[in-house]
Amino acid sequence: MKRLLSGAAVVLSIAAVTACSSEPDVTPTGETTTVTVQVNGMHYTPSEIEVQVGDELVVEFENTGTDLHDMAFGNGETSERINPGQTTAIEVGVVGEDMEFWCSVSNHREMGMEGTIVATS
Ligand SMILES: [Cu+2]
Repeated sequence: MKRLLSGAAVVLSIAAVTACSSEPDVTPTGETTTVTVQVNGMHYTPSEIEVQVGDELVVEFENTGTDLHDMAFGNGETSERINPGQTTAIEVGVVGEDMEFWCSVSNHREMGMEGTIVATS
């Protein structure tokens, strides 16, 4: 039974790698960086997040603003849209290069709701 399970896991991870073939090659460090991002008016704070290359990034998004907001990431990950006072966690994935993030609600991005994940080595 154990063998069957690990075989299935290998097939799944091959499928995941194939689906993400456009992503840069990066060796995961096995570490997770967790960052809290809040909202101040129509801006994220912080708007710049530094992550070690190869770290898995988890963002705890606290909507401390006065509108509905979300977070969308350059690799296609998005959070749910949350109301003021709510918090959600987003598993962004392993960071291999700099990545933008922004709010996809209405014209919030144009109003300043965007930021950058900086991959450091
Ligand atoms: Cu927004």
